[in-house]
Amino acid sequence: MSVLHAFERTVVSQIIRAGLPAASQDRAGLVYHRQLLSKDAQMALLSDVCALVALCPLFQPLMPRTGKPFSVAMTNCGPLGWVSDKAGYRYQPLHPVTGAPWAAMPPSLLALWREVSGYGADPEACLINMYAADAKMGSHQDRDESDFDAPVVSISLGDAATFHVGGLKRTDPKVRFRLESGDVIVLGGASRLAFHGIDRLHGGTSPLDLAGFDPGCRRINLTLRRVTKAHPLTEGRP
Ligand code: MD6
Ligand code: FE
Repeated sequence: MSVLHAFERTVVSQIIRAGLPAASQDRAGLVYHRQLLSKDAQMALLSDVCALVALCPLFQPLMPRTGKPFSVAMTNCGPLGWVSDKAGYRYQPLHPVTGAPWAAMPPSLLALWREVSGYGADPEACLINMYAADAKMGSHQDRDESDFDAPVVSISLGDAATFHVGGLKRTDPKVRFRLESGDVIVLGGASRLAFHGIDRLHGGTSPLDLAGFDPGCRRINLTLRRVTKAHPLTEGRP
């Protein structure tokens, strides 16, 4: 049996399991925690994100080499932030426009990571992607980290979006599902390096008012990442 076949089965079975109120985490693959965040928790997280953006403004990343702008605007929080420009993709400790360190990761995000990541050290970066109505995210792997043992934890706020996830090759078959505001995905284990992306947004479906964040903003995605290898003796948690 191919790796892809096993991977797809994992994804589909996890999606089915996620129909349960509190999906349990399973490091073997992708775990879809449907509606993990209540409306109150979503609003609290949105206000944390608004405060962060006031300190660390959104910037327009550019594709490596071509310099073509992404359709999403970005910022980060935590000790490291993911940036992309003509020189390439990388993590760095300073905002590419202001030159200031990224703002600290809010306690709400650290708590969420500790609850769902199944990983013994805290995340070092939270990439914040801001989608306008027509924005999308092409199929990609998250592979700029040195530690693939840690999952990537993804939180959606705002309009629903069609998410796709495939296998380890760009051309592998994909499954698609709808990410709603308050949904959390953990991409770990066999699916850590799976290709994934956002096909489109479903306008007018947001339970939250994102206008305070940015007038054109329709969806926010936060991805928590461990970037460097953890040192369990100093960073491990009981
Ligand atoms: C998004 N998500 O939902 C894009 N990456 O807007 C991602 O790129 C992503 O959902 C790694 C793990 C989970 C994700
Ligand atoms: Fe990603």
